[in-house]
Amino acid sequence: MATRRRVLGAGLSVVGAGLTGVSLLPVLNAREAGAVPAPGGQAAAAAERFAVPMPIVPVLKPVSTADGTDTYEMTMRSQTKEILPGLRTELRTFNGQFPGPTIKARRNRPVVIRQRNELDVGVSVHLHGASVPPEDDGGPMEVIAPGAERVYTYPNKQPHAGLWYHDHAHHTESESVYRGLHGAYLLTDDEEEALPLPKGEYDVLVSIRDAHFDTANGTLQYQMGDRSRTTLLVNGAPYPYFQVAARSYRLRLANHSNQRFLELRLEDDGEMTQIASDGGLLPRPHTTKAVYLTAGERADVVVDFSRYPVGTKLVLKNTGFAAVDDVSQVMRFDVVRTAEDDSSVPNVLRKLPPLPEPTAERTVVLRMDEDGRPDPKAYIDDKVYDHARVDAHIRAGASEVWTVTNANTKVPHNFHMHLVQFRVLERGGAAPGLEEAGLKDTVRLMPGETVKLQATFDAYQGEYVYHCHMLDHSAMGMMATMKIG
Ligand SMILES: [Cu+2]
Repeated sequence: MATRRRVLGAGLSVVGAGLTGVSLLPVLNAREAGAVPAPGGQAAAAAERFAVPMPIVPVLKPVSTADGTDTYEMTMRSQTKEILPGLRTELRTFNGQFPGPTIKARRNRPVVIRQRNELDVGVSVHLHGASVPPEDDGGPMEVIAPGAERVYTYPNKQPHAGLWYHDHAHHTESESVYRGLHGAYLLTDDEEEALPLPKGEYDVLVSIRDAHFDTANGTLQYQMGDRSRTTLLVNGAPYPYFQVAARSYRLRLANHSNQRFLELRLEDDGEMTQIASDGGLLPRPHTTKAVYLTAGERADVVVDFSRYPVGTKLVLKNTGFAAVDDVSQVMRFDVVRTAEDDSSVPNVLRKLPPLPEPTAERTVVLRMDEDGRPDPKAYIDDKVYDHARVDAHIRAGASEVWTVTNANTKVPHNFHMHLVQFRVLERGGAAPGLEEAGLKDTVRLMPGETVKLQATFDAYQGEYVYHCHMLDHSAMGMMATMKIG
């Protein structure tokens, strides 16, 4: 584990390095400009640590539940909010909320969302991790123009999963997601609900992402490959505290950053029980001191705060980015009261269907210019994304093994496929850890790393994309099209 951590840390320290030539100067300037001192006497970027409560992201109410369908209406619009104390930040939002409202869905109960675009940029709303027909997938070219609207229908035929929705309009998704167009979509089913896991107020979304503020006026700074996104936001608030009872919580950790890789640990190195990954519950719980989340990945953990006396304050740390001080802490759990707890984590969480016999094999190579040139491009199989080209023809019903390699020596990537939840067969030639033993839609690929995965294409036919989910990279071209059927 120590070896793996070192490798991860080493790779992460170069995220964005040499890509645009962005220096660390903005951070230094921010510190000089009268930042609030952080614990340990060092200057923080702008936001005081643990000064604001963690917001609980509201769940959106449907406008109709008739005919077995939940119908929602959302408006994408510009909204200013106070994120840093005393400053207003302009955001691109769903319904004026940041992050976007949470949608709660049930398996086999369709959700219909009318999305109206009142922003001045085109938006395509993609439901990340979902099995949906191609016309409802929110692909990069399926853009809702400013002033227009579009209805998305989500059949929800797949098993439970912690999904999320975000903009996917090609070339602008990176900036628009960064400026706020992301929200959670939690799909449940009878199998998940039957388990005695923490529920209700003890089942909490923790949406983590980074940001780069102009600390003079609160403006969100956006630049591709920016290494100065050094303010961490949780559910939209900088370095918040969360008052918890001394009992078990299910924390739905989601990395909604554009690029940042996170390695999350409790301050006391206490154990967390990971119970779910991108595509829902793991087959069995995974006890761990660290949770790795690349941009777009999710992991649910159960943390039992009853092992801490009331009055304990426990920081959630990020050890995934070269311990730069601004991003080494995420939030703080304050244990403030006792509470009943009849929840538990069963030894078996779900039974995954056996993997079918593979019908085809394929290789995918991710690479980007990492030599410091001014306008770097990013490639899949040496090609920049072209929406008019089909890169992979897949037979309907096929179950394919994809061997995906990061051919870069410095830059990490990850790999996300639309439409499917896949299984990780191998990482670096070895069986994956328990944390990757469930269903996944996004996997980490450190420099030089190879991951073998298996995906089955039996749900819908048509064109979908696969890409690096470091959104700056997909915007630079690291995306390709698969056609099923
Ligand atoms: Cu990448």
